[in-house]
Amino acid sequence: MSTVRLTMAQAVIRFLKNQFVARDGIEQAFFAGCWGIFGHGNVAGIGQALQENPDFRYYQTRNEQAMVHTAAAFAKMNDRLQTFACTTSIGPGATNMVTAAAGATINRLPVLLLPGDIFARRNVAPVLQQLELPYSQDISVNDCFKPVSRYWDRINRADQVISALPEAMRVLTSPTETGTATLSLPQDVQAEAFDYPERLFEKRVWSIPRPRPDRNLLGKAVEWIRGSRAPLIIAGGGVIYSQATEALSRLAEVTGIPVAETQAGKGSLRYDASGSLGAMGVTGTPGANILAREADLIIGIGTRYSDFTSASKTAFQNPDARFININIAEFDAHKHAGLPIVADARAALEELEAGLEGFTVGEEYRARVEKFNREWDAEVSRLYNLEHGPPISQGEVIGAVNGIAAPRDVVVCAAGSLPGDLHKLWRTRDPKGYHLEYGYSCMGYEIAGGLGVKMAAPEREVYVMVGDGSYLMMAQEIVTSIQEGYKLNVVLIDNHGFASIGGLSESIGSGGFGTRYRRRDEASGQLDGEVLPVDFAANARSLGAHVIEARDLPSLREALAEARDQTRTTVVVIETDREERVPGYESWWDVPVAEVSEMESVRAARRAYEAALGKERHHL
Ligand SMILES: Cc1ncc(C[n+]2csc(CCOP(=O)(O)OP(=O)(O)O)c2C)c(N)n1
Ligand SMILES: [Mg+2]
Repeated sequence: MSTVRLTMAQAVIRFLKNQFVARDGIEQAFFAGCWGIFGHGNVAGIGQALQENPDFRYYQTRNEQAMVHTAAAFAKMNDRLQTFACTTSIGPGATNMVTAAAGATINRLPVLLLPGDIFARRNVAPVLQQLELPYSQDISVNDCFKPVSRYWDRINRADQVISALPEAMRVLTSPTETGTATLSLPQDVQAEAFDYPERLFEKRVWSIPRPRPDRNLLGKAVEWIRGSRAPLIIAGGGVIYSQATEALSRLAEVTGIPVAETQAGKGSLRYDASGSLGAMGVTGTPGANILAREADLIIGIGTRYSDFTSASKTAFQNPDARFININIAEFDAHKHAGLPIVADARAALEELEAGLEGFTVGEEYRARVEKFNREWDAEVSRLYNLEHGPPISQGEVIGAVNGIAAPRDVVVCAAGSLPGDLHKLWRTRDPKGYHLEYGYSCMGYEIAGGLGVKMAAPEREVYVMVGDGSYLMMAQEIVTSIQEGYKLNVVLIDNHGFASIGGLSESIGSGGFGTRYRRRDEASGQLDGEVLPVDFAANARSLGAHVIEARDLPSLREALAEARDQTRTTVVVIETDREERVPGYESWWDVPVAEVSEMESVRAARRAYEAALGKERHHL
């Protein structure tokens, strides 16, 4: 076998360059390059290898956590068919990635992490940034990646990558296994040479399958659907990743089975499709939640059934309710004791459509769904046009952004009160038009993630909606967006702190404790002094963004139009009234309240909590 002498790091990059995926006959490179920050743990290894391979582009980030968000967002926008590798030094550079690694794994998005690691050779230990443990030399901070990775390995000899790299690829490209893959690369081994077999670097195409459902189980599903009076589809992220949205729209239209959407599944149906009930669960619409409560059959497609979807297991109250779960992952297909249709969503929907020929829900049910859809649209219009303040309401800001966004533009968000409000209010007109990271709901994802979305779809305008709290946690990727020439429209909502958790705190009797951005007051000793004087406009400007400050709805609309016409990242700052909230509709979320307290407000909240707990169900 012919060989080529390379350093381990050079072998890794050469291998990654030659990995492709194919689905439905369309082939593409799996990696779009490598993000990173160099330190002593990777500069002479992966850093040198990247320099030698300019066709595998190196991207510089400001923060290692951010680059993993960017990579995950890029993968999400690409329906998991393309992603980035991420390289770091050892120690803090590596562990900075742990948070976003968990986010990618939870959201089932492929990202390859290449953290540097301590010397395999050991003789110079402890090296700078090494974690020393008295009971083992076989542990480094990179072991923190084990629970948040779907594949984890440490390369202690240069030849180990020959078996590790294909395993990492298997996991990354598997629709059921995918998430973070971590290859810890000891700093000394990265630079060591080995005679690698040439075959390792030949072009390799990983086929993304569309497994078809088991015939017997599908037959049973058809039977269950034909026998149901009030079926409901819950569309999750799997519908979108499988590119099954057209198949779903067709099935919904022909059969009249209504569709409610999770955060990851929003956009499965256009907001104005007659069978669309909009958002499902805690942050859902009245139509979705009332019909879920009554449904005798729930057809979950590509959903993990998070507590936000199941309303902490209170959403489905019909004692006869059964579940059919169409999911590529057996793990999810078995949830709620459902009939497990382990299959690709699009393949299963096509077969279901054929099996359901002639079936339609009753006229009355169909009319009810359409009525819910119309009524909800009127409610959205009301919240878009409240004429509150100034400061205006967050619902009005969402309305203004939705109004300026073209159908194929993308809204990006992750944490705070915005995800719930967007889930309810955003009028989605394209399957990729709504990008929420709500598996991990990680503050700081927004701008970094928006960058990944823009890199995946430069032809679309990207609207990053971010709260002041999230912005202060991680805004620095504005710099990267300018460095790389990817323009973002950032809408920064300043409500002086954590409106979401503030509201939650009030609901559990704690009155918003610790959630406002205020100075410490000398007299009270509490954080209830003056509002903190953060100048967000100056902050964003200092990072290189074009900045516009809006005061009210007309100036916000003007600012958004100006932002759209800019060529560099533009930040629109708008103050909102934190207390003018979009209400909840027909749902509940389990956040346990203190069982004993000296505060009457907490005791009252606990009584209400205990009453609500009774609605939680086991689906067995
Ligand atoms: C990294 C991280 N830390 C803490 C939380 C808990 N958390 C959820 S929302 C939120 C407040 C977000 O504040 P802001 O971005 O201003 O949005 P707002 O709540 O005001 O809408 C916090 C602290 C989180 N989701 N992520
Ligand atoms: Mg806020």
